[in-house]
Amino acid sequence: MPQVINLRSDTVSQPTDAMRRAMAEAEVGDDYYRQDPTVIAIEEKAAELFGKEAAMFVFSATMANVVSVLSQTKRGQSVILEASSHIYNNEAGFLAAFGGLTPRTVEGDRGRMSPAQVEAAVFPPAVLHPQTSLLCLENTHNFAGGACLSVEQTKALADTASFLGLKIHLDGARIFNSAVAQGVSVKELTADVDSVTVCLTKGLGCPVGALVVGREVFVADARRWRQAVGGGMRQAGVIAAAGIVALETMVDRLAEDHANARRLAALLAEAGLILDFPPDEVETNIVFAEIPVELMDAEEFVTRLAAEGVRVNPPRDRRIRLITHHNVSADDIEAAGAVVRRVLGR
Ligand code: TLP
Repeated sequence: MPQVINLRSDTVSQPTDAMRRAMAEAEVGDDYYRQDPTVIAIEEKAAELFGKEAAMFVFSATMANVVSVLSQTKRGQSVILEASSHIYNNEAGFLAAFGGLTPRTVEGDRGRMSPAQVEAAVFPPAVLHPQTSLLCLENTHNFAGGACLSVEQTKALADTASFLGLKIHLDGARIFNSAVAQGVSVKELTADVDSVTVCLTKGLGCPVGALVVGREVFVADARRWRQAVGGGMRQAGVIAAAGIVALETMVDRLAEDHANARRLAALLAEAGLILDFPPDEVETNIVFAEIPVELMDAEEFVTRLAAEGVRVNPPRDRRIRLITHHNVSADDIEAAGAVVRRVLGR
């Protein structure tokens, strides 16, 4: 079996040796009593990095989104989301299941909603409608191919949200990819939103963990919701320790993943795949490409790639998603490109 090049997701990234060491050596206590110094350290570090009052360590980005949305809405209200957003499509319907919320979706341009679209998605104030209370954003936007929201775009949406009386939750599972790609700080990118989900297990390589950041009162509410969904933790410093290493050592290197994704896009285009965007418009670490029907059946293509050691998720509508991360090197990208050409006989 050849060496595996795993492009299924950046979630497949492995913890680094430094993380494993930090996990083994972490000083811990019972977080229920707020006595785990490592958990407290990552929460203080995150609050400081994002320029917010407080932060809370949680198991996953999904849990971060769940507690953030539930803390800022009431049953019966409505939430505005982008149509292909992760919260709307990939979080097992928690908006309805846990929140009693009516989602209202808006089709963005590469995942970016305009302020006018948001305004149009707010239900009128009549008693027969749900009351719209929250706007959810996603930066980077996964299913829009890792597209970034800029500081200015976020500010424009925040101005509209504030005018309309809406809070904003940002699913920033890949916010560090966005910051590195745009050369801005996460503090600037999240200055205008009320709450942020930050994932540690994607490009940052941790085995488990995410953070929510926002105001003190918001984090206090989110802490209660975390308990309600069974997310309370004990000696969680064991996993938070990896998160501290990630925040300190894994952020700047994301630029390599972005360069690798662009190169991968170019190699796929050369091999005859149809990209969602040209390689120079690949903004971060995610590439979507379609396998033209005349080249090969998409399922067969993915199976044959796997047989040659290149893993991607099953296609949807002939499209595949490829994601780079720290366990995929520039050489791996060239090797993956060669496998794609060979499989397609080109
Ligand atoms: N995304 C995963 C899958 O669920 C699709 C992936 O492989 O990309 N927000 C965004 C924008 C995400 O992409 C994801 C995970 C999450 C939240 C949830 O993270 P987890 O699954 O770690 O809770």
